[in-house]
Amino acid sequence: MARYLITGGCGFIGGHLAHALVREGHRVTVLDDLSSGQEDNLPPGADLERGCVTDGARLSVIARQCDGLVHLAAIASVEAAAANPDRAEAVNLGGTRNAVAAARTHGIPLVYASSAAVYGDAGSDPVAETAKCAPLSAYGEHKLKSESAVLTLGPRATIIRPFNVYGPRQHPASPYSGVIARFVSACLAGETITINGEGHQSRDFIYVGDIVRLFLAAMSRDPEAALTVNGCTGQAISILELTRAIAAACGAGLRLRHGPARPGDILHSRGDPQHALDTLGFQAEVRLGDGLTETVAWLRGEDQ
Ligand code: UD2
Repeated sequence: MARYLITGGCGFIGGHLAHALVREGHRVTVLDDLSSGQEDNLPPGADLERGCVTDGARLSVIARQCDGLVHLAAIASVEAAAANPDRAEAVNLGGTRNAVAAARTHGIPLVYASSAAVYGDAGSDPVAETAKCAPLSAYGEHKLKSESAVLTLGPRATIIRPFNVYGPRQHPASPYSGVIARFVSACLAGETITINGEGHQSRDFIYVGDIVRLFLAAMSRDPEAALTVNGCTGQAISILELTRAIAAACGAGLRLRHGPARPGDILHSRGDPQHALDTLGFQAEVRLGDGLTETVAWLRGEDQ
């Protein structure tokens, strides 16, 4: 049994990870300011320290009792970061520097949740970790600079670049919520959804249960060298096709309109999953249709 610190552990991915670690018999401490996460995402037995990762001294004190650190806390949306750039830089870059300092001080491994946003339009499809990064957004730039900070830890550093994560407990209410949560919720409520632009842009959607398995694999690896891996399925679907899959999963029609394209929106985003398979033996398993069924059930309140 180990004790792990998860920053952002009350968030969508962090909460699922905390549940998985507790199920495996580990102890979990969460640092979260509840700015976007919810305390009820935590499993019974997890300890919550309410605070922000911008408080480096506090983070370090908490990390002192831990065997590993998973740094997920962020303003985790391209659009939310653009709307509040100073705060986003303080949290997304400053918070990561604090997590790196804490990991270094206490000699513990760090798994960092970066983002596929670091690639921007990298020019390759699918995009591998060796691609030249050219972020299109401040969010992606902060994540890329954060990766450089994490890599200074050497072998104890693992960087995961999640693509578009979806699944139960991803809340649809915020304008910055992930597209699947928003569209499923609208479909169930009979509301009209807005596709940004033509809808030909495509994404590699990975189910939250799969991304959690990737984090667990990263946390238990032997630290021989720093590692950077995509968190992806290797399959992409256009936003227009996604609306059809969602309508099928909901068993209802989806009313849609087209709005203006979103500034800074990546056109095609599909990850190459090979490196995660070679280094961590990780492969995504949940097919989009099955993941959507789970998501619909949760948003219907069938699976609280
Ligand atoms: C996702 C992640 C982000 C980062 C990035 C990596 C979310 C919420 N954000 O950003 O954290 O990891 O991937 O590349 O998962 N769309 C619509 N209508 C809507 C909402 C979205 O058409 O009402 C489109 C949007 O313009 C985009 C796609 O759906 O083309 C996905 O949007 P998103 O906000 O779910 O995620 P993304 O790819 O911007």
